[in-house]
Formats: sequence, structure tokens, C-alpha cells
Amino acid sequence: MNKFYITTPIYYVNDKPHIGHAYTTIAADVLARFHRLKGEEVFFLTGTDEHGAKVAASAEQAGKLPQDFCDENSAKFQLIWDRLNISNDHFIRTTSDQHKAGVEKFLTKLKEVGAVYEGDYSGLYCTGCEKFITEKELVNGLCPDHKKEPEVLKEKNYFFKLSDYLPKIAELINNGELKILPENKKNEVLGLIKQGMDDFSISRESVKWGIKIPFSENQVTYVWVEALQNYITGIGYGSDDKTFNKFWPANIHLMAKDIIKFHALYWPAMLLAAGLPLPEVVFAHGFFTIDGEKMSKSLGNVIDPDVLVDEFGSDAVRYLLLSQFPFGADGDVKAGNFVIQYNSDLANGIGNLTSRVLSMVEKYLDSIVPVKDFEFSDEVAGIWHQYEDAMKRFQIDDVIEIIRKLNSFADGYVERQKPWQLAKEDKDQLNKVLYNLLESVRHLALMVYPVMPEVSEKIFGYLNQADWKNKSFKELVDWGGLESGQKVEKPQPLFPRLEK
Ligand code: ME8
Repeated sequence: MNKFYITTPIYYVNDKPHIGHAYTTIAADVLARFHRLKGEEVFFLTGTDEHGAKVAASAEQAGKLPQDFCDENSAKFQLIWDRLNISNDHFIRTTSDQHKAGVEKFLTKLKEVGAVYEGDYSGLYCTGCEKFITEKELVNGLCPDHKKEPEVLKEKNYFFKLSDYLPKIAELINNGELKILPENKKNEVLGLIKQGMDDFSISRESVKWGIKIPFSENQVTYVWVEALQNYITGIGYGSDDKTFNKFWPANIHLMAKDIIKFHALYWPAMLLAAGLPLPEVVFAHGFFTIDGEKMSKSLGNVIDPDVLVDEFGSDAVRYLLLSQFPFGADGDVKAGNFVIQYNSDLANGIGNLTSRVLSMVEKYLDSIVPVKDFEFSDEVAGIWHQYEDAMKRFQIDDVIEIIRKLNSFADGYVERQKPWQLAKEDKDQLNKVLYNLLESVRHLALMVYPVMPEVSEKIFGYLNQADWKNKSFKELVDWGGLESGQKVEKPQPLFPRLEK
């Protein structure tokens, strides 16, 4: 059985979950669900990043002990992922013993192979980014992202010999063994290697909230170095060899472009040093703005996914977020249009088609599936081909477009065939038309499943296919899954229309 291991970034607990975090996590969930449908053994990992100066400072500001602060905020992420039907197999917390054991093992290995050396760091650090920053990167003396002056640091640190591994990484990126996607991100990463990069510090002397370096009493692990290791500790490195060996290397690390350097350069270099295989794909999707503005607390335009789920329901939020712009490109989220899009794509789209078809089958055929007909079989097989290809390319917006295509194809067929007239004039043709429509609805339920799992299950329920998950993907995708003579149900509205 093929395995598929997919990860999201682990999110900082100093922030509440917002739709940026939700965007990546929902996208990962879509891919995880699709691969499970295909019969693969999937491990989907997400979690929270809980150590470091930034989190410690936020805890202090909130008047809480760091661990209590992390427990509370990590729980908020777990709660919203539940509401959004995120099907992660594990939720890794970097304050867990599981993580700590793996980090100690990994750092000891880096030291043993001579990839780490002691030195003095003197330079700048932006706590907002949790990143060492160069003069070159500043804009008017300020960190461009946090608009704050960085700290001047002078510390004894352990460094990682990044320069030793960069030529090998360039080679692996160029020969496709390490895929950096989309293509423009690959070029960006190769550009960084070409420019030359300094070795990086893997420890902090002045920070207390972290995992102690196993070979030093007074240093904690630099938060990024420790965070990246969640991808191996979360599947058992240092605690459960069997699971680790089964799932590593990751098939895809998913994130936004803001943290590509850590994932496409630092992380592969650390893995090479430790003698571990590299992830297959590092995919950096774009960054989005909200109604044209950067999402930020100070602008007050940060959207809370909880509020969206209250208004639209979990499935619709998943759909609305992922359909805003191409996956991989930067884009703008126009939350003001969500109601319009909900009504047009979901209430009038999938919702309307499903209820229209099932109501006609009830009215004209007493809710009994007619004799099988294969008119749509080839067309739908072609649509599946495009769908699988889009999933393989991680183009989730294309997947959504393909779902819409099947939806409009079926809508157009209803309009052309006019079953309400056929009911009076041509019963044989009516049977044919309704079989093709019913099967289309079944295929739509299947295609929709990774994006909108609740609605998909409901449609399968209306079609009396509650056991659909026991079937293989091939069986499900074949035309003719609905047996003639079986009963179907009358549906409740799947997406009740919303008023603005
Ligand atoms: O960077 N558009 O955590 P973080 C799209 N802890 N995606 C967005 C977004 C936006 N406007 N805003 C946030 C960290 N994201 C580290 C990661 S991993 C080993 C450690 C998403 O809480 C996107 O996935 O700042 C981005 O990469 C991530 O949130 C950053 O989350």
C-alpha cells in the first residue's frame, strides 16, 4: 500500500488561529482526504510551535506561565481544526515529551557528525520573525514585516555548517529529487543558494523557554531549528521507530511562501547532515491580503475562522477559502463577497442540483433508481482524469473548478432534456436522463468529499450509499455505482440560501 505523509507548518501559539492558518490546514486536509480515498495510508500532521522568545514574551504579557499560556492557545487551534473537520492523524506540540526526545536525538546526531560548531554570534535578531536578520534586510532600520527595530545580539551560540550542504541541495533541486513548488519558488531558492548563505545559529543563550541543547547546559535550541524537527518527531523520531520508518520522508511539506527558506534550505541541510532522506516536495502557496490590505492586528482585519464557521458552516468555509485564487499564487480574499459566492456556487450549484435531481426521482419514479444508462460515462471519466491530475499538481483551485464543471454539465443536461416534459411524453428517455443525473450526483459527492466532507456524506446518505467508504476508489469512480431498483431519499436543503 502506498503511503502519503503530509504536513502543515506548526503555528505559533502567541497568535489566535486566523484564516491564514486555516487556509494551509484546509488545503492539507483536502490532499490528505483525497489520498485516503485513493486507498493510501495517510499520515497528516499539524500542530503548534510553542517555544522561543516571542511566545515567552506573549505569555508574560498575558500574565501567565509559559506552559499554561501554550496549553490554552494550542487548544484553540485544536478546537477550530475540529470545527473545520480537519482530519489530522496527530497534533504535535513542541512542548511535548515526544518532541523533546526527538530533538535531543537529532541534535546529538548533528554534533556527532561534526555539522555543529561553537562560535560567537553578533548581529541582529527580530523576535517577531524569530529570525536572525541582516542590515540588508531592514527598511529604514526596521524589520519590514514587524516594523520594529531588531535586537542587537551578542551571544555564544552553536552554529550549523549550512555552507557544507548547499551544493548538494542545489544538485537535488536541479535534478528534481527535491521538488520546490511552484516553479517560481524553486528559482527563488536556487537564487538564494547562488547568493551564498551564512551558517546559522542553532541555539540561543539569552532565551530560557525552549529545549536545552543536549551538549550544553546554558543554551536552548533556536526555535526554528526545533520547530522544523516536528516533521520527524511528530511521526515518532526518537519515540516510535516503526511509525517513523513507515512514513518518513514526507511526501509534501505545505506552507506559505513566508517560510520557504527554512523549509527548502535549512531543513534539507539538517536532514542531509543527519543522514536522513529529504522530503519529496516543499510546496509554498501564496500569501493573501484581505480586501487588498495585509492581514494584521493593527488594521483590525484579521478574520477569525470561528466566526466564519458560525455564519457559513464548516464545508462552505473550506470551499470559500480555497476557491478565492489559484493555489500557489498570491491573492486577495474578498470576504464581503462570501455570501454572493455561497449562494451562487453552493446554494444554487451543488445544493440545487442535488435537490432538483432527487426531487424529480421522487416525483416521477417514486424514488427508485431506474435502469442503468451510460450516456455520461465517458464524459465523467474524462472529468475524473482532470480531477486526479489537478490533485497530483496540488492545484486545489483547479479541483474546485472541475467540480463546478461537472455541476454545470449536469445542470445544462437538465435544461436541455427537460425531464418534466419527458415525464409526459417519453418515459424511456426520462429513465435514461434521471439515471445519468443520479450517477452524476453520486460522482459529484465523491469529488466534493476532500473539499466538503460533511455535504459529501449527506449526499451519499440521500443516495443510500452510506457504506461507500468500504469500496475501492476504482469502484467508486466507475460509472454505474447506483444499482437500479434501489431507493434514494428526498434531501433536505444542503446549503440554505443566505440573505446578505
Ligand atoms: O511561521 N496567507 O508560524 P506562523 C496565507 N511557527 N497563509 C498564511 C497567511 C496569509 N496571509 N498568514 C499565515 C510560523 N499563513 C512557524 C512555522 S514550521 C516548522 C514553523 C499561514 O504561525 C501559512 O501557512 O507564523 C504560513 O506559512 C503560516 O501560516 C505561518 O504561521
